[in-house]
Amino acid sequence: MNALLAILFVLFPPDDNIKIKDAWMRPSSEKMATALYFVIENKSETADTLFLVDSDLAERVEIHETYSEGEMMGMRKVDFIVIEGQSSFELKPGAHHIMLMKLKKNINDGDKGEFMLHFKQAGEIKITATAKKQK
Ligand SMILES: [Cu+2]
Repeated sequence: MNALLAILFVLFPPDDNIKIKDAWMRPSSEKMATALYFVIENKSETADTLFLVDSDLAERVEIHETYSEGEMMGMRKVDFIVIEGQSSFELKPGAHHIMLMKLKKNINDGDKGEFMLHFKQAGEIKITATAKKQK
């Protein structure tokens, strides 16, 4: 391996331990909110942590969980999601999701949006989600 390749290898280690599947989001309107869902597969022996999601679609992007207190259902921000080694974690309606707030434009059925997911181990993973009313 020559020096340049060695440097590139250090900067961008090939890492396919984390796989993202079935990324989708609900259609919504400018200035409103919506949610992004996907499945995280961790093929590594060790746990990984999703701690940040970036998007140009919304002014604010947060990781949310859904909780219930008695009869009440609500959702709140969490700082991260841990995906145990050799397991998968599904973000889905009624559970964890990525909250997109103050959308910068309308998201119509069939539209695609790009997101950058930040993992502690796997680094940055870019995904494309398709808007649809129902999974
Ligand atoms: Cu939410």
